[in-house]
Amino acid sequence: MDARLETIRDTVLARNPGEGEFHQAVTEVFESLGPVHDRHPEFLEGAVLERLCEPERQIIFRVPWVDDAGRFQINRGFRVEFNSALGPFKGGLRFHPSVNLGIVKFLGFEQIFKNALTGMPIGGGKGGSDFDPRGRSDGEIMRFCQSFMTELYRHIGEYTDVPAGDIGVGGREIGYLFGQYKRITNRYESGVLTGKGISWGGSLVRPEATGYGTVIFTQEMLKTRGQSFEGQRVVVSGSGNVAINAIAKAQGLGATVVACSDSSGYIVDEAGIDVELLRQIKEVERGRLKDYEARRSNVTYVDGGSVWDLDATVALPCATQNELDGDAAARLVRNGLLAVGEGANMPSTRDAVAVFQDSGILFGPGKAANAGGVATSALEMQQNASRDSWSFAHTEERLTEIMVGIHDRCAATAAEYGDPGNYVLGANIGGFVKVADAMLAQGLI
Ligand code: NDP
Ligand code: 2IT
Repeated sequence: MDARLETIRDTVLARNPGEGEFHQAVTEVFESLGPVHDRHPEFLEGAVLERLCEPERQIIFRVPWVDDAGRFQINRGFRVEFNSALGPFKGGLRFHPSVNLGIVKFLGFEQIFKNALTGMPIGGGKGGSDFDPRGRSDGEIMRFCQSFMTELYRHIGEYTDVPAGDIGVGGREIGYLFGQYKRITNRYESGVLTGKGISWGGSLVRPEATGYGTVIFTQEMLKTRGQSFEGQRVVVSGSGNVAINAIAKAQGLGATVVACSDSSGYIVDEAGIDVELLRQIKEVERGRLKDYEARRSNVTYVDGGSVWDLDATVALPCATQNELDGDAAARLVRNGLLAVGEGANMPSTRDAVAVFQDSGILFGPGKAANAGGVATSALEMQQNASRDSWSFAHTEERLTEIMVGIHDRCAATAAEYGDPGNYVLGANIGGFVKVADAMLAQGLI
């Protein structure tokens, strides 16, 4: 790392003790930014990095609710409003027992650059709770969401901060959150949340957008080597919103997706995953992946273990951070891997990224490859602002244009900075310069 940036990075780490994932995300971005500061000394003089690493506002709050047994439950809620240089804070809410401030900050920090790369007018933020939705009834989910919004509502708004979904937060939760916001504020403010239902202000393609976008980005990377998804053997991790739609899109482009996972285990279906069955089990029944085995022949369910023990030519990690480590990366590379498209945020450890890059694997980092979700959220905001709703085909076309544009900008930026094919460098520099220019133009704030 550039020595000037290392000093700043060390201060950031010392000021934010115990936030391992945030340290990891900051370090990874700083490692790309040395050459930018040679060209732009004004970024150092303007303390852009110091400002970028300090969120504009961090909100931590109590979320009290009553479970079905009548017991009082207390969770912790977070919203980190990281950077609004390019637009209102924008980013998802994650409900998962692992959520803490460091995780919300890593996600919010990544979101700043991701959102800049989309070319849309959105700043970066993230939030969530350590609430565990697993095994909770609809009523419990609703009461939790209502309590969460009873505090959050005062901090958000269509011109201020626009949350959406992430792990554990999908259409059902956005519905309960929106209903409570509307009730408290007495405003039908469609643009305050994205990922809404189609009949009440949502956008077609938003549910599919992250997974589809990840595959479109990966397809663009493959094209640079004269390849495509046709005939690829794909392994996907996760079986939630991003994973399911990545599987659907990859198979639509002629690949065979042979496996996917949840936090309990993984399935191997050499004939190619039956996406409709997977949707039925995960989205309709809210069941476990194990249920898939009993309902389709020639399927193996592996209890525990890692889906990254399987061979693939294309790997699409779509579950969670640091799920794919250096050893798994090295094994995949030895066994014929061509490309990795990160549907999740920071799923590859730093060791894994180093292995992929050192061996010349096409590697699309999450902040570029999974930007289709938030980009389509911005399209939803656009439709809400104009009180319009677009067709599936038109919206999908916009998503495709945006993903191809992000790919091309990352590739062009990497080449401009002397390391063609390095999408990590391209994404970090491309996102950073846009935000840094806007921050300097807006003065010391
Ligand atoms: P979902 O809640 O729909 O699905 C998450 C999936 O990942 C589930 O299969 C879940 O398994 C698995 N998973 C979650 N946490 C863990 C864990 N700690 N260990 C192992 N498996 C885990 O979430 P999404 O699909 O929306 O999100 C997946 C990833 O994509 C996240 O990294 C998210 O930040 C990222 N992302 C999401 C976007 C979106 O639009 N939704 C946009 C951009 C990125 P189980 O059910 O067993 O917990
Ligand atoms: O990580 C992400 O980009 C998301 N969870 C989507 C955020 C959004 O505002 O749509």
